[in-house]
This record gives sequence, C-alpha cells and structure tokens, in this order.
Amino acid sequence: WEIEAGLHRAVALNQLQIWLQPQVNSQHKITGAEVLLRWQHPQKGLVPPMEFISVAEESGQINALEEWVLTATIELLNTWQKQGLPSSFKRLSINISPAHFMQADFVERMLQILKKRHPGAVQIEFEITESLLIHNFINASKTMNTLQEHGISFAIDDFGTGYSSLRYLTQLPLDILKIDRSFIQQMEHSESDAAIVDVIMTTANKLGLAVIAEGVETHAQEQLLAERDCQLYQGFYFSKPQFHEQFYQLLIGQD
Ligand code: G
Ligand code: G
Ligand code: MN
Ligand code: NA
Repeated sequence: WEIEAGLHRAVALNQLQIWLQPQVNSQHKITGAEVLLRWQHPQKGLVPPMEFISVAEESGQINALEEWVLTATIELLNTWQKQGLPSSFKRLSINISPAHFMQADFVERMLQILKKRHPGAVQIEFEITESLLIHNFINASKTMNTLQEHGISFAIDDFGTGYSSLRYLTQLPLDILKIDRSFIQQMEHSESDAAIVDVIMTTANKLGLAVIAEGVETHAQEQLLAERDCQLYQGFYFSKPQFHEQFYQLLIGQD
C-alpha cells in the first residue's frame, strides 16, 4: 500500500490521533506523558509510527505530521486546562524527528503554533536524539536556545544508544535524559547494562538533569531502578500508551 500518498490525506481526513503514555514518579503518580502519534487508517486499522515515520522523513511529510502533533497537543492541553488538571501533572513530551528539527524554518513554525497555547503550568518538552546533537551541534544548540527562551524544554531520547559526547550535556539547555529501554530490559541479567544505568544516573545527578527510565516492564526492574534513586518511570508495567481520552480519565481519576 502507498504510505506516502495515504499520509498526504491523513491530516485532511482527520485520520491522525494523539496517544499518550504516562510517566510516573516513585509513588506511581502520573507526572507527565509522552505524545505518540497513531494513524487510524480506514482499511489498515491503527497504524503504529514505526510503519510510517521513516517514510515521512524521506518524503518530507514529517514536517506537516509533527506540526499537526504539536497543534493537536496544544489543543488538548488548552481543553484539559479548562476542564481541570491535577497539579502533579507537569509535562507533555513530543518526539521531534532530526530531519524536521534541522529544517531552516523549524523554530519559526513551532513558535507560530505555540502562540495558540493558553497560559498554564504544564511544560511542553521536545524529545530529540543524541545523533542529531553530535552531527549538527552549532545549529541544534541555536535552535534549542531559542525555543527554550519560549518555554520549551528538552529531553534526550534513547539515551546511551547513540554516539554520545558528554560535553554536549553541559553545553545545551537540557532537562531530562531518557535511558533507552534496551538497558532497562537487560539490567536484571547483565551487570554491564546495570553498570551503564549507574553511570547515566550518576552523571545526570551531578549535572542536575532528571532521568526517565524507559521501557520498564516488571516490578523487578522498577526495584533495581529505585535502588539507584530513579525518580521517573515510563513503561508497560505502569501503563501502555492510551488514546488521549482514556489517558485524561486515568489522569483525573488518580486523585
Ligand atoms: O508508540 P510506538 O512504540 O509505536 O512508537 C514507535 C516509535 O515512533 C517511537 O520511537 C516513537 O518515538 C516514535 N514516534 C511516535 N510518535 C512520533 C512523532 O510524532 N514523531 C516522531 N519523530 N516519532 C514518533
Ligand atoms: O523511541 P521512543 O522512546 O520514543 O519510544 C516510545 C515507544 O516505546 C512507544 O511507542 C511505546 O509503545 C514503546 N514502549 C513504551 N513502553 C514500553 C515497554 O515497557 N516495553 C516496550 N517493549 N516498549 C515500550
Ligand atoms: Mn520518545
Ligand atoms: Na526512547
């Protein structure tokens, strides 16, 4: 099937959906969520991003898709703020593709969309990858600094799997490192993976960065992370990604 042609119509035909995966603290309270795009296709059903993000990156459609994601996220947030949000809910994070992030007009377009945001306490965060930072340090850091001045915070996604340079951690406006789920899933069985988690936790701590452990699937993994003073968790053990309406019910139901 033609992903590229279908994606073209997906925005216009209202086939894109915002799903959200909770991020919880050590008391299992939802303190944030990651925005995950889904495509409700009339014949194919719910198409996960793995099947279309790379196509969209190659075709250039990723810009339009992620502009839709930010717009839809802001609309949701504005609605929730009217309906009521628990004060423990502090952050919504959005994945930004490197191809999109490096577009010359990326900042301008994001700022245009961010104007629609009503004032509120929830932080909007962009998740970016290490390889983006390594290969385009100067441009990436300019983009990040400008967006930070307009209230956006940044997390590094899949941390530990890319070409890392510890130097950029101190030179960029970063708030959060998300430890890649491959380390979390090996911790129990592999001392070297557990050691990498230790190093990330210690480094983040010293640099004043928060850490989110991704892909937590078991109680044993949570315990190993808690022993290392991990404060924030995301993974199937706590909750799978949910359609935004179910997520909101979960969020307001927890108080
Ligand atoms: O939700 P799921 O596990 O199927 O997501 C698979 C991958 O798709 C994840 O790596 C996630 O970061 C990515 N993804 C989901 N939504 C977006 C998006 O809006 N933009 C980009 N670039 N990636 C996304
Ligand atoms: O690459 P990124 O970190 O954006 O990936 C987010 C994706 O990870 C989501 O699509 C989500 O479905 C998936 N995910 C979230 N929690 C878990 C988990 O506990 N186990 C596994 N295998 N995947 C997860
Ligand atoms: Mn992510
Ligand atoms: Na990740």
